[in-house]
Amino acid sequence: MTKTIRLTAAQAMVRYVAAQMNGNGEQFIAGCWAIFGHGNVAGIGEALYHVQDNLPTYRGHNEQTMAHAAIAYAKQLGRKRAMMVTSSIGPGATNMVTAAALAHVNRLPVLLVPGDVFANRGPDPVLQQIEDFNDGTISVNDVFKPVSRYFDRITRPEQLLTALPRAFRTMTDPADCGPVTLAFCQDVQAEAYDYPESFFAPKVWTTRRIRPDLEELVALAEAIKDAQCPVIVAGGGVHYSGATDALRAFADAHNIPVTETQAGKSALAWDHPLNLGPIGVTGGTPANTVCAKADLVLGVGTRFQDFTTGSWGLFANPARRIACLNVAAYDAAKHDALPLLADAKVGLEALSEALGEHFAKTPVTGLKSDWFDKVDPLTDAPSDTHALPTDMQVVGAVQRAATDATVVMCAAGTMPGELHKLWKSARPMSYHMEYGFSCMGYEIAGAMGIKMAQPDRDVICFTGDGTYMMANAELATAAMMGIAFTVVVTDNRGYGCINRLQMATGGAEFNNLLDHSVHAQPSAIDFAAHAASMGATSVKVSSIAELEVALASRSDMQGPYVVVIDTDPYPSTPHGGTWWDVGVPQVSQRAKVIAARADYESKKTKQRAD
Ligand SMILES: Cc1ncc(C[n+]2csc(CCOP(=O)(O)OP(=O)(O)O)c2C)c(N)n1
Ligand SMILES: [Mg+2]
Repeated sequence: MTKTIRLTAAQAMVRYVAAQMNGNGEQFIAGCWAIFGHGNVAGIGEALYHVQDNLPTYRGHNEQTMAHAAIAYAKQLGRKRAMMVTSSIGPGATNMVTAAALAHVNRLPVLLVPGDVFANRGPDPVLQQIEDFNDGTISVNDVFKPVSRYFDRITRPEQLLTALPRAFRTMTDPADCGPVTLAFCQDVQAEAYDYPESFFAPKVWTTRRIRPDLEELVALAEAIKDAQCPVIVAGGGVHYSGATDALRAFADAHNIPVTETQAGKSALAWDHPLNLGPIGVTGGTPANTVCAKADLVLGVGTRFQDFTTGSWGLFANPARRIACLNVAAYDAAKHDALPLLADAKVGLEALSEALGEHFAKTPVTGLKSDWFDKVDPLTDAPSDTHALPTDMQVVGAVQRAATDATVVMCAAGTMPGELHKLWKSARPMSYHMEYGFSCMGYEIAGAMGIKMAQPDRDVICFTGDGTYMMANAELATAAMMGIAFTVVVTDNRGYGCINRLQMATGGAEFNNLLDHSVHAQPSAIDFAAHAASMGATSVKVSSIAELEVALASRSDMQGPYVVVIDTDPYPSTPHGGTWWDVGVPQVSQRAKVIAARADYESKKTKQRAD
């Protein structure tokens, strides 16, 4: 007879979660972020209390940012480990929806467990229950469905026997990887059931490496051999597959240059001769010049999002082919690509073997030195110390302070573009950019998650003033937990990058910078004082030289260290970059909009459907 153990559904869930291992023998779910409410405190809360040795619980200040920390943790560890996040029902749950979407876009694992309404409907409507007049099965958690890779609602304790294995299958599957939401009815959390003991036996989820189909492999190898000017677009999948060495070997063996997306950056060292650097809208001239004339564009582990493809205007060679080596069939087939459905590492290795001695004759000389001649001076410390520093100069100061242990991270605002163009990544995973959802508010919590993932790394987070204002509360969590990372706040008094985009699309400066927004008195936020009030060490610096001094003491810090600097909202790196499709009004009373529209229409003709 099957041996059983009587547990509540919540106890069973945490016991199962703690027993799931990755291929390296580590617990896949490293811990659980939790904010309790009536929807989870009695059930999941009680269960978590008993497993703290195996599955520690961390208390954050906002469900969204707790989930950001969890997601950054998983991203930094190349999806090999993840975290669980639990919330109450209603607002606690919906606070996690943005984070779920972020994980969904970026294909990152996270186990979201929002509480849900009573399955038995006894107390209906429970506090925070929305009531659908026409559908008795709806709760707010249905909004997780489009942003979860796997969604389930646990309405009976024994459903966990199927739901949990599916959840872990999803999070550990390289192709399907993404957020899992298990909406957990609050009465069910507390109900007992006789679970088979075998259900809780440690289970190992190894990372499946999908090997290429022979026919696809031969077709792609032929296409590469035929190409006069092939180029590789390295995306985040290169990191998640652990394919950085394979990529370097492939590029070297066949003399094919590599460009890097935001998620792919740091796949190759910045100074590797075949690394042409950043591609696309936030890219540099070396990559974009070669991409414009490439006759074969081989994406490796990339989603080909618009910032990479210049809204499909970048790959301009009329005879060019798109090819895509990707573990997800969805991506491999994008834009009529020649597909190679495979894991990046084994795919590149197999492709290399199929190419044999093939050595492309790619003319890539001088492009990189020209580029650095242009952009390096932008990052130098300014000689005019009275002018407001630029964001480029801030990047330069942080770069000069960076060590081999540094991981720079960011998600939204001016800095992702500046960092993509200017930051020099020497080693894989030293550049952590959330640019799939580019979610303001990922930064501070994400930096905390990265540091939890890799306590030995020197984590430096870039955030604008706008992003800081949107989500900063986890600074207090990091202070309380003694998690040390550096936050560089560039205060340009508003949404600088969107203000520039507004101007570039012919718009009047309006509602972006604080001065251009409705106000009774000028806004004057003391970011350093704010950060200090939450337990961070903080300092306001007034020059690049002072910033360098402040950065030099970051290794002494026991918790978050916030360095604030005012920057000029207008300048950004003028070089590199390619067109980005942002709809400009077709009619307007503003002459500048009409001119921008004319420019837009001419650029739009370069956008390719093929
Ligand atoms: C949650 C969210 N809301 C809105 C946006 C659109 N957005 C992108 S950047 C930005 C402004 C960022 O301002 P700040 O952090 O101060 O950076 P800056 O560009 O000024 O350097 C906005 C509103 C976004 N990416 N995420
Ligand atoms: Mg700003």
